[in-house]
Amino acid sequence: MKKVVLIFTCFFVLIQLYAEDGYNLWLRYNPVENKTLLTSYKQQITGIHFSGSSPTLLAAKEEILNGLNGLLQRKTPLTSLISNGTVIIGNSSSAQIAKAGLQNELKQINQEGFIIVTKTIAGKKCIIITGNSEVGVLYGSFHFLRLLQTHQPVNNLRIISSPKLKLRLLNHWDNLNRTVERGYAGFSIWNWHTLPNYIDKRYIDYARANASVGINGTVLTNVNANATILTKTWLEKVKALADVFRPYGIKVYLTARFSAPIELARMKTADPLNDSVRQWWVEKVKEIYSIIPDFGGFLVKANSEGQPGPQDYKRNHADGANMLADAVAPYGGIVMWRAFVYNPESNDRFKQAYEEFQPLDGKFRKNVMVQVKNGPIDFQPREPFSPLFGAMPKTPLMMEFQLTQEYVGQGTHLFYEAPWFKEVLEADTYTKGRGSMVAKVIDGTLDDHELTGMAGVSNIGNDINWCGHPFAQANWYALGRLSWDHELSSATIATEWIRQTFSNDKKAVTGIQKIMLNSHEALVNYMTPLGLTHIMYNGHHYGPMPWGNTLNRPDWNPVYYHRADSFGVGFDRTAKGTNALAQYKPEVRKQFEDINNCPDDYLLWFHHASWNHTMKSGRSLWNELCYRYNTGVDSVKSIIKQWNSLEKFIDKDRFVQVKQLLNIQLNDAVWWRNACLLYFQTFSKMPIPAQYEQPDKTLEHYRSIRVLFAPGN
Ligand code: GCV
Repeated sequence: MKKVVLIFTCFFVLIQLYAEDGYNLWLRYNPVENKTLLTSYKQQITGIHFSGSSPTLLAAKEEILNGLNGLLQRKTPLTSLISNGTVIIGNSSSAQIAKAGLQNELKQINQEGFIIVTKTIAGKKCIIITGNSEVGVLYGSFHFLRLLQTHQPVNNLRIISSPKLKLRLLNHWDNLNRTVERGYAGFSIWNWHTLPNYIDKRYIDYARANASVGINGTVLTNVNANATILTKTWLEKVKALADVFRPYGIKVYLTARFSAPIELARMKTADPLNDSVRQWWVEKVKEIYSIIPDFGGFLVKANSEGQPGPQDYKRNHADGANMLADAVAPYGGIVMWRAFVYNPESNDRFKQAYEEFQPLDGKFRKNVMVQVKNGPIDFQPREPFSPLFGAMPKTPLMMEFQLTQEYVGQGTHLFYEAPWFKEVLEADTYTKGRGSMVAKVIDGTLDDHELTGMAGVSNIGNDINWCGHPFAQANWYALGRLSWDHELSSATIATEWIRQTFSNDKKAVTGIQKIMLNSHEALVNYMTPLGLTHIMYNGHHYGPMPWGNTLNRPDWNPVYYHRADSFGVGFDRTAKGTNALAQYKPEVRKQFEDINNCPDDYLLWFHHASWNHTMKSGRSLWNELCYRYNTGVDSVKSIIKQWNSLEKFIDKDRFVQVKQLLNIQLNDAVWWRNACLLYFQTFSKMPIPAQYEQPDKTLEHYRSIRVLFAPGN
């Protein structure tokens, strides 16, 4: 009997050991299995010559040694000598690097950039990893490991790389009670209860993962802010995290609740022009910096969705932002002031951020960035770029993308976001003529700004695999890589991620990449094709509810967005409608304002088009809608087929996990298609063409579906 128990226990332990839980993200450092490649790597990497012992350099050293141990299946020795295959790592001021004659290369990178070059030193062929700063060396080390993990040649390296953006941030919408607003991966990873004394290993792995893709800041708390975080007890907890992150080049930021002086100091007002209020913030900021000397600054959501703000005192956003900016300026801090504002009185939510913020261009302090969501509404599956990009040349604008999948399948749909992000980054604002891409607005090259940045609303929780859906990790990865270099293509980023996360096998890489690259269009088609917007369930935003019309605020109801009637569907934003198009430059306006030229993908964003309107395909709008919804469902079926064909390349755990989630995605896609087509059919009065699968349930059935529990809302 004892023997049986022992065998069973061993078996169980082995399974545990080999269970693939996704925790290691893209930092797996699995052995290089290809023998030829492994031999050549071993010849080209014979030892590590490491200079420096600061916490950042030690983090780089540990990562390199661990990484190489795993990849090359042997301990790579540290050496003080230079021989063939020595990898010399150190910052530009270290003795070995200073001798290497890299002055020209070093001039080409900025403070956070890195260089990885092959050099012959005293007749010995070496690889040098360096930068102008310690964090540059850390980034270079991670990049070197990326090359090996993705099986790239390392025999003749010349990589000179600098981040294009200064601030590369995650925005956590994490509450102090550990719930996460719009979080679909468990509870918050910040265990406030055990901080500051207990340092979960996760915090270190979080920092490693971020540093590996160049993310250099994290806003720890929800923009729907709680002032408690600014009290001493909580600041000590924040300090503990800041101490863990510092070696990895990551600064912490907090959200500032505008009414904090009232809530924490019982003041009568939070008016930004009131001297006592201003002084309260000066003192509070002084306290913060005395605890966290490299505190990054504040992110603020004000006068939006019930949050307090300067307008409560008849002041404007600049008044509010500047008050905080003045308080943090002496310490080099910054304020990221969000432009996500809308109120129920306006005739078009699309126009509001522009209306409130554009007139304030030039009125913000130098250390204020206005943080703008990619589109004018709210992280919809497809949105035109926010008209604020290009419209505030005197103000640095920071991009806000959403990694967490609020409107886009939450924790269950496979949705690779890089193509979603790139669509906006590559859009041309025409503010300074052709070629004035959104990317150039945010990287500062268009209007000559030094303060630049991109933020991603985090999709990280305490789930064992961090992000819930195994493929959601790719979105965290993509945010980092794009904020480093927005010119990287979605395909390149996907390839890197797949090779590090799943497999280097060519068939696996091609197959998974295809799935990822198709996932955006698939989701748009089965949720909101042709420019439909915000027709999700009220509140939790999961599943279709185009009939939604019961909330007090019209701009929270789906019917506000699609405006379907017996004539047609869509929101007229031309001069005949709300004229939101006037917020764009004429060249952009021109692309959208003529119903016959407007790209199909954006048609219903800008036009109330007749059900009989002839689309580019020659189909009527109604038939095109049927076609798109069905294409969306078919795409999910193809994705499932493709995934199933990859079984032999993927570990069982993740294969099964994704397979099950894809089945939910297919059910959801069918739900979306049937519910939306049946609903819109009540207006179009046209049949769903016979060649398509017909809904097997009634509209009443779909209307009666209640998603009772959706996490994170
Ligand atoms: C943090 C949307 C979301 C809210 C979110 C808000 C924002 O409205 O539904 O949960 O609040 O955006 O970005 O501030």
